[in-house]
Amino acid sequence: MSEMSETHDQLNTLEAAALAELNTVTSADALQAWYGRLFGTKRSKGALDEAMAALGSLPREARPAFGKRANEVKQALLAAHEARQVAVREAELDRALSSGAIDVTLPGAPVQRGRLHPSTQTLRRICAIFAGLGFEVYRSPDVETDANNFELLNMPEEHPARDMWDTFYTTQPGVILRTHTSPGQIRAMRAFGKGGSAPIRVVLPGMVYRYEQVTARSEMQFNQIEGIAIGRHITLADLKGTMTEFARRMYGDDARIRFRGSYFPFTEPSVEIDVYWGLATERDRMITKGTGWLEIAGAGMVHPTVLRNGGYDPAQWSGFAFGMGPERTAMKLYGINDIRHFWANDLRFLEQF
Ligand code: FA5
Repeated sequence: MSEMSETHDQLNTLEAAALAELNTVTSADALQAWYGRLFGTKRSKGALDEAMAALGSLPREARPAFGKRANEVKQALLAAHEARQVAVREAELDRALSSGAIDVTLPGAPVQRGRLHPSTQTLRRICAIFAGLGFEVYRSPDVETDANNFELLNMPEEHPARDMWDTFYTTQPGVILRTHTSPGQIRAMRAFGKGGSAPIRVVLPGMVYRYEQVTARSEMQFNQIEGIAIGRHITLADLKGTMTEFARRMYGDDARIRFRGSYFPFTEPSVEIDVYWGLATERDRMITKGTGWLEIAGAGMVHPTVLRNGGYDPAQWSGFAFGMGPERTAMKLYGINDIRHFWANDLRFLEQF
Protein backbone atom coordinates (compact mmCIF):
# COMPACT_ATOMS: atom_id res chain seq x y z
CA MET A 1 0.00 0.00 0.00
CA SER A 2 2.84 2.38 0.91
CA GLU A 3 4.54 1.60 -2.42
CA MET A 4 1.28 2.35 -4.13
CA SER A 5 0.79 5.74 -2.43
CA GLU A 6 4.41 6.61 -3.11
CA THR A 7 3.98 6.16 -6.87
CA HIS A 8 0.69 8.07 -6.70
CA ASP A 9 2.47 10.85 -4.83
CA GLN A 10 5.08 10.98 -7.58
CA LEU A 11 2.32 11.41 -10.15
CA ASN A 12 0.65 14.12 -8.06
CA THR A 13 3.90 16.01 -7.57
CA LEU A 14 4.70 15.74 -11.27
CA GLU A 15 1.26 17.05 -12.15
CA ALA A 16 1.41 19.94 -9.69
CA ALA A 17 4.93 20.96 -10.74
CA ALA A 18 4.06 20.74 -14.45
CA LEU A 19 0.91 22.84 -14.02
CA ALA A 20 2.79 25.45 -11.96
CA GLU A 21 5.49 25.67 -14.60
CA LEU A 22 2.89 25.91 -17.35
CA ASN A 23 1.46 29.00 -15.70
CA THR A 24 4.74 30.84 -16.16
CA VAL A 25 4.99 29.98 -19.87
CA THR A 26 4.39 33.04 -22.08
CA SER A 27 5.89 32.13 -25.47
CA ALA A 28 5.24 29.44 -28.05
CA ASP A 29 8.88 28.28 -27.81
CA ALA A 30 8.70 27.83 -24.04
CA LEU A 31 5.38 26.02 -24.42
CA GLN A 32 6.89 23.58 -26.89
CA ALA A 33 9.84 22.94 -24.55
CA TRP A 34 7.43 22.27 -21.66
CA TYR A 35 5.53 19.79 -23.81
CA GLY A 36 8.73 18.03 -24.79
CA ARG A 37 9.88 17.67 -21.19
CA LEU A 38 6.60 15.98 -20.19
CA PHE A 39 5.56 14.00 -23.21
CA GLY A 40 8.97 13.42 -24.80
CA THR A 41 10.51 14.45 -28.08
CA LYS A 42 11.96 12.41 -30.95
CA ARG A 43 15.26 12.29 -29.09
CA SER A 44 14.30 12.01 -25.41
CA LYS A 45 11.71 10.40 -23.19
CA GLY A 46 9.24 12.61 -21.33
CA ALA A 47 8.80 12.83 -17.55
CA LEU A 48 5.36 11.26 -17.81
CA ASP A 49 6.72 8.20 -19.64
CA GLU A 50 9.38 7.86 -16.97
CA ALA A 51 6.75 8.00 -14.21
CA MET A 52 4.70 5.38 -16.09
CA ALA A 53 7.72 3.09 -16.10
CA ALA A 54 7.00 2.52 -12.40
CA LEU A 55 3.91 0.54 -13.48
CA GLY A 56 6.01 -2.52 -14.24
CA SER A 57 7.40 -2.70 -10.70
CA LEU A 58 3.96 -2.48 -8.97
CA PRO A 59 2.05 -5.50 -7.68
CA ARG A 60 -0.43 -6.71 -10.21
CA GLU A 61 -3.53 -5.63 -8.21
CA ALA A 62 -2.24 -2.07 -7.82
CA ARG A 63 -1.61 -1.55 -11.51
CA PRO A 64 -5.16 -0.64 -12.74
CA ALA A 65 -5.55 2.14 -10.16
CA PHE A 66 -2.11 3.57 -10.97
CA GLY A 67 -2.75 3.31 -14.69
CA LYS A 68 -6.09 5.10 -14.23
CA ARG A 69 -4.48 7.86 -12.20
CA ALA A 70 -1.59 8.24 -14.65
CA ASN A 71 -4.08 8.59 -17.47
CA GLU A 72 -6.00 11.26 -15.54
CA VAL A 73 -2.75 13.20 -15.04
CA LYS A 74 -1.91 12.88 -18.71
CA GLN A 75 -5.36 14.10 -19.81
CA ALA A 76 -5.26 16.96 -17.28
CA LEU A 77 -1.84 18.07 -18.53
CA LEU A 78 -2.89 17.85 -22.20
CA ALA A 79 -6.00 19.92 -21.48
CA ALA A 80 -3.97 22.49 -19.55
CA HIS A 81 -1.48 22.60 -22.45
CA GLU A 82 -4.23 23.24 -24.94
CA ALA A 83 -5.72 26.04 -22.84
CA ARG A 84 -2.31 27.59 -22.37
CA GLN A 85 -1.61 27.36 -26.08
CA VAL A 86 -4.67 29.52 -26.82
CA ALA A 87 -3.60 32.07 -24.18
CA VAL A 88 -0.01 32.21 -25.50
CA ARG A 89 -1.19 32.72 -29.09
CA GLU A 90 -3.41 35.59 -28.01
CA ALA A 91 -0.61 37.14 -25.97
CA GLU A 92 1.80 36.88 -28.92
CA LEU A 93 -0.74 38.46 -31.25
CA ASP A 94 -1.27 41.30 -28.76
CA ARG A 95 2.48 41.87 -28.55
CA ALA A 96 2.85 41.90 -32.34
CA LEU A 97 -0.02 44.32 -32.73
CA SER A 98 1.09 46.72 -30.06
CA SER A 99 4.76 46.73 -31.19
CA GLY A 100 3.72 47.49 -34.78
CA ALA A 101 1.05 49.94 -33.75
CA ILE A 102 0.98 53.35 -35.47
CA ASP A 103 0.60 56.39 -33.30
CA VAL A 104 -1.50 58.58 -35.54
CA THR A 105 -0.84 61.61 -33.35
CA LEU A 106 2.91 61.63 -34.20
CA PRO A 107 4.01 64.16 -36.82
CA GLY A 108 4.46 62.45 -40.22
CA ALA A 109 7.77 62.08 -42.08
CA PRO A 110 7.97 64.85 -44.69
CA VAL A 111 7.33 63.61 -48.23
CA GLN A 112 9.82 64.96 -50.80
CA ARG A 113 7.75 66.54 -53.54
CA GLY A 114 9.03 66.67 -57.07
CA ARG A 115 8.39 69.83 -59.02
CA LEU A 116 8.67 71.22 -62.49
CA HIS A 117 11.81 73.04 -63.56
CA PRO A 118 11.29 76.84 -63.51
CA SER A 119 11.82 76.95 -67.29
CA THR A 120 9.12 74.33 -67.82
CA GLN A 121 6.80 76.22 -65.49
CA THR A 122 7.41 79.45 -67.39
CA LEU A 123 7.07 77.72 -70.78
CA ARG A 124 3.73 76.27 -69.74
CA ARG A 125 2.52 79.60 -68.39
CA ILE A 126 3.45 81.38 -71.61
CA CYS A 127 1.81 78.64 -73.72
CA ALA A 128 -1.34 78.88 -71.57
CA ILE A 129 -1.52 82.64 -72.12
CA PHE A 130 -1.17 82.26 -75.88
CA ALA A 131 -3.69 79.40 -75.85
CA GLY A 132 -6.05 81.91 -74.20
CA LEU A 133 -5.38 84.25 -77.14
CA GLY A 134 -6.34 81.53 -79.63
CA PHE A 135 -2.94 79.98 -80.44
CA GLU A 136 -2.43 76.21 -80.81
CA VAL A 137 0.66 74.65 -79.24
CA TYR A 138 2.83 72.63 -81.61
CA ARG A 139 6.24 70.96 -81.17
CA SER A 140 8.92 70.82 -83.80
CA PRO A 141 12.21 68.88 -83.63
CA ASP A 142 15.47 70.04 -81.95
CA VAL A 143 17.57 68.42 -84.69
CA GLU A 144 16.82 70.34 -87.84
CA THR A 145 17.84 70.66 -91.44
CA ASP A 146 20.02 73.57 -92.48
CA ALA A 147 17.22 74.33 -94.99
CA ASN A 148 14.53 74.86 -92.34
CA ASN A 149 16.82 76.64 -89.86
CA PHE A 150 18.38 79.03 -92.42
CA GLU A 151 17.67 78.65 -96.11
CA LEU A 152 13.86 78.70 -96.10
CA LEU A 153 14.01 81.57 -93.59
CA ASN A 154 15.60 83.72 -96.26
CA MET A 155 19.22 82.95 -95.35
CA PRO A 156 20.83 81.12 -98.25
CA GLU A 157 24.27 79.64 -97.80
CA GLU A 158 26.97 82.29 -97.25
CA HIS A 159 24.29 84.80 -96.15
CA PRO A 160 26.02 87.06 -93.61
CA ALA A 161 23.00 86.94 -91.26
CA ARG A 162 23.84 83.30 -90.50
CA ASP A 163 26.57 84.72 -88.28
CA MET A 164 23.84 85.93 -85.91
CA TRP A 165 23.53 82.33 -84.72
CA ASP A 166 26.69 80.33 -84.03
CA THR A 167 25.75 76.80 -84.91
CA PHE A 168 26.35 73.29 -83.57
CA TYR A 169 26.76 71.00 -86.58
CA THR A 170 26.28 67.23 -86.69
CA THR A 171 28.39 64.73 -88.64
CA GLN A 172 25.45 64.46 -91.06
CA PRO A 173 25.80 67.12 -93.83
CA GLY A 174 22.90 69.58 -93.79
CA VAL A 175 21.74 68.49 -90.31
CA ILE A 176 22.26 70.81 -87.33
CA LEU A 177 20.93 71.53 -83.84
CA ARG A 178 18.38 74.30 -84.35
CA THR A 179 19.73 77.68 -83.32
CA HIS A 180 16.23 79.08 -82.81
CA THR A 181 12.62 77.86 -82.94
CA SER A 182 11.95 79.81 -86.17
CA PRO A 183 12.30 76.70 -88.43
CA GLY A 184 9.02 75.74 -86.73
CA GLN A 185 7.42 78.59 -88.73
CA ILE A 186 8.05 76.68 -91.96
CA ARG A 187 6.84 73.42 -90.43
CA ALA A 188 3.70 75.02 -88.96
CA MET A 189 2.76 76.80 -92.20
CA ARG A 190 3.25 73.60 -94.19
CA ALA A 191 1.46 71.39 -91.63
CA PHE A 192 -1.53 73.62 -90.85
CA GLY A 193 -1.77 76.08 -93.74
CA LYS A 194 -3.61 73.67 -96.04
CA GLY A 195 -1.34 74.55 -98.93
CA GLY A 196 -1.54 78.26 -98.22
CA SER A 197 -5.34 78.45 -98.01
CA ALA A 198 -5.99 78.55 -94.26
CA PRO A 199 -5.11 81.03 -91.53
CA ILE A 200 -2.94 79.73 -88.66
CA ARG A 201 -2.11 80.75 -85.11
CA VAL A 202 0.50 78.54 -83.52
CA VAL A 203 3.10 78.68 -80.72
CA LEU A 204 6.10 76.31 -80.72
CA PRO A 205 8.02 75.86 -77.47
CA GLY A 206 11.36 74.01 -77.25
CA MET A 207 15.10 73.95 -76.66
CA VAL A 208 17.56 75.72 -78.95
CA TYR A 209 21.36 75.48 -79.12
CA ARG A 210 24.04 78.05 -79.85
CA TYR A 211 27.80 77.82 -79.87
CA GLU A 212 28.01 80.95 -77.73
CA GLN A 213 29.98 82.54 -74.94
CA VAL A 214 28.14 81.77 -71.67
CA THR A 215 27.45 84.84 -69.52
CA ALA A 216 24.93 85.94 -66.85
CA ARG A 217 22.40 86.71 -69.64
CA SER A 218 23.28 84.14 -72.28
CA GLU A 219 23.40 80.36 -72.24
CA MET A 220 24.40 78.04 -75.10
CA GLN A 221 21.30 75.94 -74.54
CA PHE A 222 17.99 77.60 -73.71
CA ASN A 223 14.31 77.50 -74.51
CA GLN A 224 12.43 79.61 -76.97
CA ILE A 225 8.78 79.95 -77.85
CA GLU A 226 8.07 80.76 -81.42
CA GLY A 227 4.75 82.25 -82.36
CA ILE A 228 3.30 82.65 -85.84
CA ALA A 229 -0.03 84.04 -87.00
CA ILE A 230 -0.99 84.09 -90.69
CA GLY A 231 -4.18 85.63 -92.01
CA ARG A 232 -5.64 87.86 -94.67
CA HIS A 233 -5.31 91.24 -93.00
CA ILE A 234 -2.70 90.89 -90.26
CA THR A 235 -0.61 94.02 -89.60
CA LEU A 236 2.12 95.17 -87.23
CA ALA A 237 -0.64 96.54 -84.98
CA ASP A 238 -1.82 92.96 -84.39
CA LEU A 239 1.69 92.01 -83.30
CA LYS A 240 1.86 94.98 -80.92
CA GLY A 241 -1.61 94.28 -79.54
CA THR A 242 -0.91 90.59 -79.04
CA MET A 243 2.44 91.15 -77.31
CA THR A 244 1.09 93.95 -75.12
CA GLU A 245 -1.79 91.73 -74.00
CA PHE A 246 0.68 88.89 -73.39
CA ALA A 247 2.84 91.16 -71.20
CA ARG A 248 -0.20 92.25 -69.17
CA ARG A 249 -1.28 88.66 -68.55
CA MET A 250 2.27 87.57 -67.75
CA TYR A 251 3.58 90.44 -65.62
CA GLY A 252 0.47 92.26 -64.45
CA ASP A 253 -1.44 95.31 -65.64
CA ASP A 254 1.37 97.75 -64.92
CA ALA A 255 3.99 95.82 -66.92
CA ARG A 256 5.90 98.04 -69.30
CA ILE A 257 7.13 96.75 -72.63
CA ARG A 258 8.65 98.51 -75.61
CA PHE A 259 9.30 97.73 -79.28
CA ARG A 260 12.64 98.62 -80.85
CA GLY A 261 13.35 98.50 -84.57
CA SER A 262 15.67 95.59 -85.40
CA TYR A 263 16.70 93.24 -88.16
CA PHE A 264 15.93 89.58 -88.86
CA PRO A 265 16.23 88.13 -92.38
CA PHE A 266 12.86 86.35 -92.04
CA THR A 267 10.76 89.35 -90.95
CA GLU A 268 10.16 92.76 -92.48
CA PRO A 269 9.86 95.03 -90.61
CA SER A 270 11.56 93.52 -87.57
CA VAL A 271 11.45 94.55 -83.93
CA GLU A 272 12.84 93.51 -80.61
CA ILE A 273 10.63 93.49 -77.54
CA ASP A 274 11.92 94.58 -74.14
CA VAL A 275 10.32 94.40 -70.72
CA TYR A 276 11.20 96.91 -67.99
CA TRP A 277 13.50 95.32 -65.37
CA GLY A 278 14.67 98.27 -63.27
CA LEU A 279 17.97 100.02 -62.65
CA ALA A 280 18.28 100.07 -58.85
CA THR A 281 21.44 98.00 -58.38
CA GLU A 282 24.76 97.42 -60.07
CA ARG A 283 23.48 93.95 -60.94
CA ASP A 284 20.39 95.44 -62.70
CA ARG A 285 22.80 97.63 -64.64
CA MET A 286 24.79 94.57 -65.71
CA ILE A 287 21.78 92.46 -66.71
CA THR A 288 20.12 95.25 -68.70
CA LYS A 289 23.36 96.58 -70.17
CA GLY A 290 22.70 99.84 -68.33
CA THR A 291 19.29 100.48 -69.94
CA GLY A 292 16.88 99.12 -67.30
CA TRP A 293 15.20 97.11 -70.12
CA LEU A 294 15.57 93.37 -70.71
CA GLU A 295 15.09 92.00 -74.20
CA ILE A 296 12.62 89.11 -74.17
CA ALA A 297 11.77 88.53 -77.81
CA GLY A 298 12.57 89.16 -81.42
CA ALA A 299 9.58 89.63 -83.74
CA GLY A 300 8.26 91.12 -86.95
CA MET A 301 6.03 90.70 -89.99
CA VAL A 302 6.72 87.42 -91.81
CA HIS A 303 8.93 88.11 -94.85
CA PRO A 304 7.22 87.51 -98.23
CA THR A 305 9.90 84.96 -99.17
CA VAL A 306 9.20 83.00 -95.98
CA LEU A 307 5.44 83.15 -96.61
CA ARG A 308 6.07 81.75 -100.07
CA ASN A 309 8.30 79.00 -98.65
CA GLY A 310 5.45 78.10 -96.29
CA GLY A 311 3.04 77.81 -99.24
CA TYR A 312 1.26 81.18 -98.95
CA ASP A 313 0.83 83.85 -101.61
CA PRO A 314 2.21 87.08 -100.05
CA ALA A 315 -0.10 89.16 -102.24
CA GLN A 316 -3.06 87.71 -100.33
CA TRP A 317 -1.70 86.66 -96.98
CA SER A 318 0.33 88.36 -94.27
CA GLY A 319 1.40 87.44 -90.78
CA PHE A 320 3.52 88.17 -87.76
CA ALA A 321 6.02 86.00 -85.92
CA PHE A 322 7.92 86.27 -82.69
CA GLY A 323 10.53 84.26 -80.79
CA MET A 324 10.91 84.75 -77.07
CA GLY A 325 13.19 83.29 -74.42
CA PRO A 326 11.33 81.95 -71.38
CA GLU A 327 14.50 81.90 -69.26
CA ARG A 328 14.82 85.64 -69.75
CA THR A 329 11.11 85.92 -68.93
CA ALA A 330 11.55 83.77 -65.78
CA MET A 331 14.49 85.95 -64.75
CA LYS A 332 12.24 88.95 -64.85
CA LEU A 333 9.37 87.17 -63.14
CA TYR A 334 11.35 85.65 -60.25
CA GLY A 335 14.18 88.18 -59.97
CA ILE A 336 16.85 85.64 -61.02
CA ASN A 337 20.05 87.50 -61.76
CA ASP A 338 22.12 84.85 -63.54
CA ILE A 339 20.85 82.61 -66.36
CA ARG A 340 23.52 80.00 -65.54
CA HIS A 341 21.47 78.89 -62.50
CA PHE A 342 18.93 77.24 -64.82
CA TRP A 343 21.08 74.33 -65.95
CA ALA A 344 23.49 74.09 -62.98
CA ASN A 345 21.14 71.54 -61.34
CA ASP A 346 21.70 73.05 -57.91
CA LEU A 347 18.76 71.91 -55.77
CA ARG A 348 19.04 75.03 -53.59
CA PHE A 349 18.03 76.99 -56.69
CA LEU A 350 15.50 74.54 -58.15
CA GLU A 351 13.65 73.98 -54.86
CA GLN A 352 12.67 77.63 -54.69
CA PHE A 353 10.13 77.17 -57.51
C1 FA5 B 1 15.86 84.76 -82.67
O1 FA5 B 1 16.26 83.67 -82.26
C2 FA5 B 1 14.79 84.85 -83.69
N1 FA5 B 1 14.52 83.57 -84.22
C3 FA5 B 1 13.58 85.49 -83.05
C4 FA5 B 1 12.50 85.86 -84.01
C5 FA5 B 1 11.46 84.98 -84.25
C6 FA5 B 1 12.53 87.08 -84.70
C7 FA5 B 1 10.45 85.30 -85.12
C8 FA5 B 1 11.53 87.39 -85.56
C9 FA5 B 1 10.50 86.52 -85.79
P1 FA5 B 1 17.27 86.13 -80.96
O2 FA5 B 1 18.56 85.49 -81.26
O3 FA5 B 1 17.28 87.57 -80.65
O4 FA5 B 1 16.24 85.94 -82.15
O5 FA5 B 1 16.59 85.36 -79.73
C10 FA5 B 1 15.25 85.56 -79.36
C11 FA5 B 1 15.10 85.56 -77.82
O6 FA5 B 1 15.71 84.40 -77.26
C12 FA5 B 1 15.80 86.71 -77.18
O7 FA5 B 1 14.97 87.82 -77.15
C13 FA5 B 1 16.05 86.17 -75.78
O8 FA5 B 1 14.87 86.27 -74.99
C14 FA5 B 1 16.31 84.73 -76.03
N2 FA5 B 1 17.75 84.46 -76.11
C15 FA5 B 1 18.59 84.73 -77.14
N3 FA5 B 1 19.83 84.31 -76.88
C16 FA5 B 1 19.82 83.78 -75.66
C17 FA5 B 1 20.79 83.16 -74.81
N4 FA5 B 1 22.06 82.99 -75.21
N5 FA5 B 1 20.40 82.72 -73.59
C18 FA5 B 1 19.12 82.86 -73.20
N6 FA5 B 1 18.15 83.39 -73.93
C19 FA5 B 1 18.49 83.87 -75.15
